[in-house]
Amino acid sequence: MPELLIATSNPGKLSEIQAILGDLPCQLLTPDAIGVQIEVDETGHSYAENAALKARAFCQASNRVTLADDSGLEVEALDGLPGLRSARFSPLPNASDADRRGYLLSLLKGKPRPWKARFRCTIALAYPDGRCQFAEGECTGEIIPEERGSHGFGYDPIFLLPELGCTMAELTDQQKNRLSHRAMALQAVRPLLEAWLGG
Ligand code: ITT
Repeated sequence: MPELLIATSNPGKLSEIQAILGDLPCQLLTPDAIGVQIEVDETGHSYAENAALKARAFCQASNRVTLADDSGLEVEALDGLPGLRSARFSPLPNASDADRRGYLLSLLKGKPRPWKARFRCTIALAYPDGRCQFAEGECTGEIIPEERGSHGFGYDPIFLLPELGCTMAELTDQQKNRLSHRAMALQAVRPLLEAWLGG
């Protein structure tokens, strides 16, 4: 069976990617499972650049077709922050997801609501022959000052989907995996993977 390496160290992302792509006729591998341990500096200036840096580095290290995700939350009232810095957005060393949510809310305090925001995701697929393909997705909503829900990860408990009246963390995994920024990007990646598998 063909093997596809999922190059992420974020367990929340990993389980979403596995759930969304799990039906494809290939084996989804993790870096841990094949003993690949590398640190990639996310020095790019866009989600696509960072996704490509991660996908290419793990592809080279493993010699396997590799999928990487770079994503982030952009808040209008903060001129697009935390954006590319979403995973590291806190003045605290070793901050948790909860610390990052608290820091974001502290910056928004006093600013007029609604605090419009969007999640963005770029998926990069790197092949051992050097090719790299991309797909993007986004999901719009607003940040709310109180946490709601216990599913998902990261900023999900403070990201409201106004049409549904619930936060991303109040959705079931199945619901989030139908409408999230990552779901959209992975839907767009699916035909690229099918072409690789069929070719
Ligand atoms: P890898 O680079 O190992 O994949 P990471 O968490 O460092 O993991 P990113 O650099 O792409 O990944 O940072 C994305 C951050 O954006 C993530 O850590 C969350 O804080 C936030 N984020 C992305 N997608 C999210 C989602 O679906 N729900 C909540 N927060 C999300």
